[in-house]
Amino acid sequence: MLFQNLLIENAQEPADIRVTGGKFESIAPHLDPLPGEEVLDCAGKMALPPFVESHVHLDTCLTAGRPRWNLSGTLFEGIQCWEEYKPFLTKEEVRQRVNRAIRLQASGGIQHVRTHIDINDPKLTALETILELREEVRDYIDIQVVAFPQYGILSYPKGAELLEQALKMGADAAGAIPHFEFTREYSVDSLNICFDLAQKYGKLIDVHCDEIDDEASRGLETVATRAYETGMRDMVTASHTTAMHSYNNAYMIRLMRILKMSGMNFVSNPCVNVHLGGRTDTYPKRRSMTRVKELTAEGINVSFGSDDIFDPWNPLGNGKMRDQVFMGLYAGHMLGYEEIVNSYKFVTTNAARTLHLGEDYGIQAGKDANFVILDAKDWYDALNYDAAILYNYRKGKLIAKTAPMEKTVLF
Ligand code: 17E
Ligand code: FE2
Repeated sequence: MLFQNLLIENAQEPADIRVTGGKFESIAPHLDPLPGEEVLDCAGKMALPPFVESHVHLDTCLTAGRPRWNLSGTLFEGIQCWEEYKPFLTKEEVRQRVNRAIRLQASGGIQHVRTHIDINDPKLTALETILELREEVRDYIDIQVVAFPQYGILSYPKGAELLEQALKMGADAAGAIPHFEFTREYSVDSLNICFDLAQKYGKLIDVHCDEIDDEASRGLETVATRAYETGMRDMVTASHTTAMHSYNNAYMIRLMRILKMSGMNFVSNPCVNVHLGGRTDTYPKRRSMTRVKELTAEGINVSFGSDDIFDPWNPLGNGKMRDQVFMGLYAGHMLGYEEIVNSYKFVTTNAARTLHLGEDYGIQAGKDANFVILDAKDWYDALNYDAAILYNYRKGKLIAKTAPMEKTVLF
């Protein structure tokens, strides 16, 4: 199939793309249609590699309001609401919700997802279900599973055993939650356990790290140091790191050195971090987003995730990556022209690095023909006008499409 007149990422000049056998066969300023070849004239629309959701909790998705709403809007009440939902978890119920969420994501142009799954459940119901679904939907979407100990590795009965069991069952990454452990000692010890298990089973690491407005919450320095000392480096990700918003600058300078040396990745969740953060403040209220601008300026890999889709931590949420970029740029003081134009990278290439998607990601001849076509000529307009994701192609096959919104003004 031949796609004509596409603006690929930030390209100024349109290109044609030929897809054969599920791969990008050739990409050039002009390709002549072959006899009988299907042709789509894309009329100067933008093509991007598929969106990558680098942080979402699929086990909790689409449960907002059940059994009750999180009215304080805090992380801790969210955890309590989730605790009250847990008795209702069944494999069938999880399957239905997650299947709906995955389809929402596909309609938004997402093809790769890293999901955290709460493993502080002796039955591991959600984990088992989502590991099955991961295989069932492989042709449409890649799901990477982080074994996430919501109540801690050392502050929950048999937390370390459950983490190990989850990794043995097939989770792709080990998680931890240092700021929620009972003590600072537990927080350090839990990270050591997380690193030991990840190395034992050859897994990635993604830590819910310092998701609290407490400037004394300093799990990150331990995560970064272990990433550096073990050589795990970019196999390690710190998510949220919202306490960094509150660190004093003198400490931040010392910390930044080991963050750079570590080679690790960061994921910020702009909508949810701004929503849950600052809740113990009067005025001024902190916005509680990690230092995306400063980390990026230091050459550290940062991506954006949505964290939640309509659940105890976010009463809204449609799965769309564009919304995370929109909020991230506003909350992070990143609305310079170049920052806007390049901001799709927070939810494409940067996120692909975090997930270790490797060489197969991107619009280049020889790679899998995975790409999306947006109803805009560039990312600036796509972001600003919330452009429809017209087509989502996976290995050359159309897996989701959206009709462009038509507006008519009658004056
Ligand atoms: N659990 C947690 O500890 N933090 C979050 N942001 C979510 C669940 C969504
Ligand atoms: Fe999270």
